[in-house]
Amino acid sequence: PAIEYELEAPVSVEYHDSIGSTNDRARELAATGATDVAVVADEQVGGRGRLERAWSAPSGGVWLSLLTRPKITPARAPLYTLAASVATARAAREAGVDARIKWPNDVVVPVGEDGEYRKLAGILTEMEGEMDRVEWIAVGIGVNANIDAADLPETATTIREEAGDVDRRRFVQRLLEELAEYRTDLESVVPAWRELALTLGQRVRVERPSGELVGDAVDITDSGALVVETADGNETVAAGDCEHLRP
Ligand code: BTX
Repeated sequence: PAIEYELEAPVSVEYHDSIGSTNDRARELAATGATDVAVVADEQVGGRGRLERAWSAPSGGVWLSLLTRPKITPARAPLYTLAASVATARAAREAGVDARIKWPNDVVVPVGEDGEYRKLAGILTEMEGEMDRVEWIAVGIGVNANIDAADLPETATTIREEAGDVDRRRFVQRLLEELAEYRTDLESVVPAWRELALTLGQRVRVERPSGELVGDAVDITDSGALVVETADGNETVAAGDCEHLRP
C-alpha cells in the first residue's frame, strides 16, 4: 500500500489504496453491526461533500471516516462535526499551517484580512437513528494533505502548499486520539472550537431552505448551532439548515 496505517489507534483501522467514498464504506460496515472502525484511503474516486456535492480526493490526501455508536441523542450529533474540525485544525496547525475553522464544517486558511479563505479540509457527518437515540455515526474527514493545489478546485489549498508534506500516518493517529478524547466529554469541544473559529465576529450571509439570513456571527450554542445577530434580534442556525455561509 501507498501508506501503512499500522498505528496505535484507539479504534481499528481499515486501509484502502483506492475506494469510492470512505463514508459509504463506513455505512456498509454500520449495516453489519460494526463499531469503532476508521476507514482510511489514499484516494477516493467518489468522494462526497454535503448536499450531494462532489469532493475531490486524489492520492496523497487524508480521507478518513470514523464509525462509532455513541450514546447520544441526534441533537448532539453536530458536536461530532465540531470535534472533527477542531482535531483537524489542531493537527494542521502542528504541521505549520495557519488553519482556522469556518462554521459548520470546513477547515480553512485565511487569505488577507477581509474574511477570504482557502479550504484545507471538510467534514461530512452522517448518522442513522431514532428521535431519542443515535444508532451509529460516521464522521468523514477529508484533508488536502500531500497534494498539489493545482490538482484541486481553485478555492482549495493543501498542507503541501502551505507548509510542506506531512507524515499521514501520524496525522491520522493524532486525529483519532483527539476524537477519542471528546467521546467522554463531547461538550468540551465548544470552547475549543471558539478559539479556532474564523466565523465568529464576522458579518455573514447564510443561505437556508427557509431563506437568507444576514447578520453578525456572534457565537455557537451548546449543540453547535450558529448564533447570528440580526436587525430583528438573534437567530440560531443549525448546521443541517446551512446551504452556504459567506463572509
Ligand atoms: P462541502 O459540501 O462543504 O464542500 C464541497 C465543495 O468544496 C465542492 O462543491 C467544491 O466546491 C469544493 N471542493 C471539492 N473538493 C475539494 C477539496 N478537495 N478541497 C477543497 N474544496 C473542495 C465538505 O463538503 C465535506 C467534505 C468531506 C469529505 C470527506 S473525505 C472522507 C469522507 N468520505 C467522503 O466521501 N466524504 C468525506
